Amino acid sequence: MKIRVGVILAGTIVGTMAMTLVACTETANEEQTVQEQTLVLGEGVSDVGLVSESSADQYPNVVFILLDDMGFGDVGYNGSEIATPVLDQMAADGVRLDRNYVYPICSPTRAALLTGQNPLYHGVDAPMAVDKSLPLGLKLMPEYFKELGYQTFIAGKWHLGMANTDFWPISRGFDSHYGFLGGWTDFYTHVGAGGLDWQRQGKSLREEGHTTDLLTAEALRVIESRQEDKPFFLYMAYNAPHTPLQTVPTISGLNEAAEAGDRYAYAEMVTHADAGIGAIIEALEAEGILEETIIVFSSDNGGSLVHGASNGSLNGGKGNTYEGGIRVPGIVWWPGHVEGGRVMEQSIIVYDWLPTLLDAVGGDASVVDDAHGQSMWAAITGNEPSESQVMVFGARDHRAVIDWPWKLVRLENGGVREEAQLFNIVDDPNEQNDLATENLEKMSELLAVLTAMQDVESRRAAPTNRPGNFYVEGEGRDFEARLEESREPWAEAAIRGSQSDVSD
Ligand SMILES: [Ca+2]
Repeated sequence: MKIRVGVILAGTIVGTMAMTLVACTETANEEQTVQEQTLVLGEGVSDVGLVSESSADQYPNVVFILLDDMGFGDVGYNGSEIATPVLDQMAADGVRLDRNYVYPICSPTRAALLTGQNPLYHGVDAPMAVDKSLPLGLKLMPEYFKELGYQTFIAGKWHLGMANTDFWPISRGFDSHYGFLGGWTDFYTHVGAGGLDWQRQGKSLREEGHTTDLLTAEALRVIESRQEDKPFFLYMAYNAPHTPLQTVPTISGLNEAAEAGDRYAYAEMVTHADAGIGAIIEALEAEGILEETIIVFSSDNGGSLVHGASNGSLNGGKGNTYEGGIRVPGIVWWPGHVEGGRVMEQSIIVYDWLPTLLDAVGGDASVVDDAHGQSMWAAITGNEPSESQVMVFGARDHRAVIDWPWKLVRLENGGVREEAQLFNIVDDPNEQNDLATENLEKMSELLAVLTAMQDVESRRAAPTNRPGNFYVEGEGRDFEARLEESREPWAEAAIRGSQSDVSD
């Protein structure tokens, strides 16, 4: 079987330009070969600034691509040794979000994305417990899109509640869900937290294949089988390059500069996902709707330094509120509509996306319930700056407040609260100079922001339920390890017990 990986990109490029993209060829006997393809960029795409006739009478499609645990230093355009040719080209031709802020861990970021609200107000401050969810009364992003007539699809990871069917994406505004409900899964067995966690429309599936490939195939399926007289919203929630670090089906041959071991395994997972994104773009082009589709790319939290990721020169990583935990790669790409080749240096935070995307498609950003975010579309399109707002971050007992350019960081270690630190993250983006004692006024002002936030009961998972616990630390890791299945599939267990008293 041959998997063709390609991409046709446009943006600031007018006319025709050739780009060489390396594509992987998978053979039936798993022989690994690499083949180079020359693709054409910009062909058939109108000049920047022109709005095509067809998009004028229908809202544009939205594809939101979220990678899992990808660090600031894990994309080529940020200087990584990891090969990300598709993302690099998107960054070159789209708007690169240099200050793209998220929460330090999976569930809070996903909650913020879908609600437009700070997840700490809902007790979503860590990986979501299986028997908890987002409060059921909250209106989520797909519901807003449905009100505008959109079809709504999710492929991939949910991580916002699994033990009750009311928590599931198909109960919360998505027309379809293919993927898994928990925080991680084995890329081949699709077993997570001891049970099969792989479903279509809430029914468990036993399927061969690597999760990234299956999710890419689902994206192509919904794009090709969509109802053409309606726009669609696709939330593409890849779980790569989250643990477990497992060998991808076909080695790209592009990551020989990566250090052997964890970093190499991780790099291949990133490059594999990058190729999947290329396939999605190619499918949009083949359907003739590339110009009618806004594509956003982001990671959900900073890279985990003990699992092969890199946050470049940024301090910290996944799980804490230093910049390495919350500042991640991001791109907005809308060929023919948004002038590309730019870097947006203004900050955007993940709960801005709901109002931003409603604004972007021509809807009303102000309809978001109790929004903490704001539309950043004017800043993204380069028309005008948006006013910076105070942002509060957190995961478990770590907190941060950003009031541009100041940032307060307060961590806890072993239940002991450390002295808060203060950084000027414009002058000192790597947080090397603690200015707490030099600016007591700003310190007390930002500490007061934290104090003003009411304590909310956490919906976090017990420590034994955190992702990565099965992962063997130290030398001699087996990247081919497969997770054993020791309990019944999660979906059927939830269906059977969905009338039980499970807290939302
Ligand atoms: Ca994550």
